[in-house]
Amino acid sequence: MPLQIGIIGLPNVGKSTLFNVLTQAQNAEVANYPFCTIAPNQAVVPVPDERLDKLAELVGVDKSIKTTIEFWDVAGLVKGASQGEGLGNQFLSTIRNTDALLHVVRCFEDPNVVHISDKPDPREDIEIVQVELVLSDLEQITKKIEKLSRQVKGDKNLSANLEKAKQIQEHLQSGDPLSILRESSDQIFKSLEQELRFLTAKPVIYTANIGEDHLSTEHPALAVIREIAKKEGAEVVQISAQLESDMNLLEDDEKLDYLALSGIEASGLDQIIQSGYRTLNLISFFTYNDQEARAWTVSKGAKAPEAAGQIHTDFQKGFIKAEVIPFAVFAEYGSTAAAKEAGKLQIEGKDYIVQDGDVIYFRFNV
Ligand SMILES: Nc1nc2c(ncn2[C@@H]2O[C@H](COP(=O)(O)OP(=O)(O)O)[C@@H](O)[C@H]2O)c(=O)[nH]1
Ligand SMILES: [Mg+2]
Repeated sequence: MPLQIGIIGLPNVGKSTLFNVLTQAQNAEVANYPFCTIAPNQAVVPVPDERLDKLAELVGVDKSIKTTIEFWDVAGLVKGASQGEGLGNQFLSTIRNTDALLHVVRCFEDPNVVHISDKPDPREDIEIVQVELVLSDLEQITKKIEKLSRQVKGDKNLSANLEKAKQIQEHLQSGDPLSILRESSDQIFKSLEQELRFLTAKPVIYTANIGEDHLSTEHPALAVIREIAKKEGAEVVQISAQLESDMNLLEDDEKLDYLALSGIEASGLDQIIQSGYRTLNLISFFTYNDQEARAWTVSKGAKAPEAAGQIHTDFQKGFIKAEVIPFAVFAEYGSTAAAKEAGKLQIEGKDYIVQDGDVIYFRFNV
């Protein structure tokens, strides 16, 4: 399953502008993903990785298939969304199934673009969105408590679950997101989380949408957003959705000049992708054959058979061993044969923990 990220935030903060930038990144490579059906509010974005390009070059294949992240755009969140006003409820259920949330916060000022209150105020804006997420989780847990209260009469084993559910309810009633509880979470919390997919337990990447004119100087709103993010253990990236969108009209080399002129180093999209990988503790490994080189994503700490399972469930079931060359070694020797000759090919078994950048050939039997 590719990594899924839901884009949230108030109306008119730049979510759809950002989403369109993501969609353009998708369309640039769409030929590589002929079998995926893409929903209108979904963007499947290839993850750029210079190592993959280098690997393709070294093994002499034209095609390199990047790993992807899926982004979901949803209608703006307004006060009362959790109560099912407007599209609110439907949208909350879309993002309930994602792995992380990208919370876009408006930092640009533009008298032509209406803001829901008089003017953008990052702290207040973040809070409005958070309240809706908390209320939505509260509704979920309250329903669960009703159900557990009935079930516990027939099954006393469920009393611990009921107890935990009530604790969660109490926590949410105080207005705090569940992410604060994450570190002290136990097995029961995890199973409730897995079942109910709490919105406020998801990792958040705060995305400050900065006006074009503020890119090279620190925007005052950033300090506020960083402070909030720090409390929640969340990351902050800054983008200019409008600028990235305009930039997409340019050729590649012009883009770099444009970035340099604007005083920013990496495009917002790249920062979001990197931040997503860090937030969710993900790493990449590579495979190749005579047609293509390909990047895959696994969680940090994943063992070789699980990585094999990303490619095909048969690879996992029939896993025998993994032949591994770390990317840096591969780049140094230039080929599997040369690395092997030099004694640098690692033969690894089912307990091997995959490392970021491993070039892997799986041996399996079915
Ligand atoms: N000046 C400026 N306008 C922006 C920026 N990002 C988005 N907008 C404008 O704000 C309006 C709302 O953007 P949109 O992406 O539809 O917001 P959404 O409601 O969050 O999806 C549009 O007119 C955009 O052109 C930005 O970085 N700077
Ligand atoms: Mg929108």
